Amino acid sequence: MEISTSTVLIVSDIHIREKNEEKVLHLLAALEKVNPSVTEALVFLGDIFDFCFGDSAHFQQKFHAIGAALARLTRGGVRVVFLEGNHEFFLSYLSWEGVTWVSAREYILTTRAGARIALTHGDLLLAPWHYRLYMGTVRSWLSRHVASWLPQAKFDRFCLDLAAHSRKQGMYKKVPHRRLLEKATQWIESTGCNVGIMGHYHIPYDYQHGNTRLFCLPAWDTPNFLGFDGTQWGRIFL
Ligand SMILES: [Mn+2]
Repeated sequence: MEISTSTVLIVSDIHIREKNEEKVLHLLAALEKVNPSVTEALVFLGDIFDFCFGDSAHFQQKFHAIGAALARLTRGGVRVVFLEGNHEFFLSYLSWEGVTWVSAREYILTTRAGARIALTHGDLLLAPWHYRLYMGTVRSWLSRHVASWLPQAKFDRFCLDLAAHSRKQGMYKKVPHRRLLEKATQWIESTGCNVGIMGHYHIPYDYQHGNTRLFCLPAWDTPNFLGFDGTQWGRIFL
């Protein structure tokens, strides 16, 4: 599987912290290889940024190069879909040309050939009620206005530190695999799709259960995409 021959490309959990870090260069190089006459859809599955608050000139400028690279693709007819992860807020305010922003918990992608693919970031599959309440509050209209009053560079630094801290606490390390795979399978079945794809847990699952197949994307310790060529799925390592 290669970038240039994939009809669907999916990428997740890059966790970009700085605008010119190596992972950004890898991403921009990968976007260069996408051929709009071959690739129908490119999906960002969330937590592409380690922190981003879209309704702010600071973040709009910081990540401008990625939006500009995507404009070449959307102008060429590629459907670019961006699902928000739990590190990302109000991304539609980035106003990247032609991008479909999804803040709902799931999105069903239908290819021209009729394949239906269920997509979710994944953090809500195992979420307790207080996590849902917290995320709902953070995303509320009020916090958008409060956040836009803060000095943005300091706000950015604070939230990046918070993200690094929660990683150190091992929030991705204690995953109850069996329960997660069960929940994910139920989720795929509830969508009526045969294939479901998620990120968030940073674990490269490829799990078949009955008629459903679940993929999970690893984080970008090794830069990677998941590709579909119309027949088969495969991992692409850059
Ligand atoms: Mn996540």
